[in-house]
Amino acid sequence: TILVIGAGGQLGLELTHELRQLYGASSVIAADVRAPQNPELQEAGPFELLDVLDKSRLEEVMRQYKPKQVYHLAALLSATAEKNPKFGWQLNMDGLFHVLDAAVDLGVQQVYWPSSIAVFGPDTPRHNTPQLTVMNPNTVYGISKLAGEQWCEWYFKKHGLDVRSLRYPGLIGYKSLPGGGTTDYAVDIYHKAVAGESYNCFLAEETYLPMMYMPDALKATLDLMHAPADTIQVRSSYNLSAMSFSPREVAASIQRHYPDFQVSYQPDSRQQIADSWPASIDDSRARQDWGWQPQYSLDTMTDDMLFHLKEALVLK
Ligand code: VAH
Repeated sequence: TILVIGAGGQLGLELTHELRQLYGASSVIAADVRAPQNPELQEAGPFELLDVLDKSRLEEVMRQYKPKQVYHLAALLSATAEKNPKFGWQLNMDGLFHVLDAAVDLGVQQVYWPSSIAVFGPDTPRHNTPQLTVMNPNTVYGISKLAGEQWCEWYFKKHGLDVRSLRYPGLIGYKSLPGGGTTDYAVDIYHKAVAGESYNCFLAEETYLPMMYMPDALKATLDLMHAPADTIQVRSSYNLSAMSFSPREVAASIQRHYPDFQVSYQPDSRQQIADSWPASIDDSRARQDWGWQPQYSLDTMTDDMLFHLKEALVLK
């Protein structure tokens, strides 16, 4: 079996769906601290209420289902963690320790844990940011993800735990909503366009950030987890990239379908977070080691996003 912790989140919903397609619904346990709005998660397969900070509950779930793989996705994202720094650190770090220790104690074969481009800071080279470089993150989320990467590498070296990780860019998908991220504007903007509304963007027009369409992120995650262990040369976390764009560029891409779509720009506190991150990422190590290759560009993502969001509206 496979356990997905944080299955109700933006990535968790999509990854659980993908894993259930691949391995059969009954072998993928969805776990989250709250019952999901999305009934599909419980209807399609096993669901467990689990607060990853409750270590005995985590061990109870893991003893019951004996997962071979654990995907630990539960965390506070960048904007939310800046507002709740102590809880952000506690959930992101103690949650990871509970999973790593339980995985070692209970003999889990593989653990997946997501990192982020947030591990880079304002003095990191911003263009084609290398795998190994200066990393002084100045957000709670980035600090916790950088520390988490180092701990993952330590558990691999000291306990032989096969834990694997990717530094995701901003993720964009139509099946789930993001929660508390700085890149969430890139999802919100599509919903507004399809609803026939204008969009007031919380980042400045020219804020250039690394981004990825969810199908590419899911493929990268599964390609990484299916790669033979000896091909994985990076045990902190792999740089991963597909494209970079600015709010102005994604608005223009949408206006190819909705010529009258209006976007205004009113940067808020998330602008400082975005300005501390890279503009583009060098992911050549992922391409060399386990054959990473993104499929989607901004316009093909836009075409697919708008098609599915329009379809969902019709279904409503
Ligand atoms: C966030 N979506 O905005 C996440 C991600 C690179 C961005 O880490 O916090």
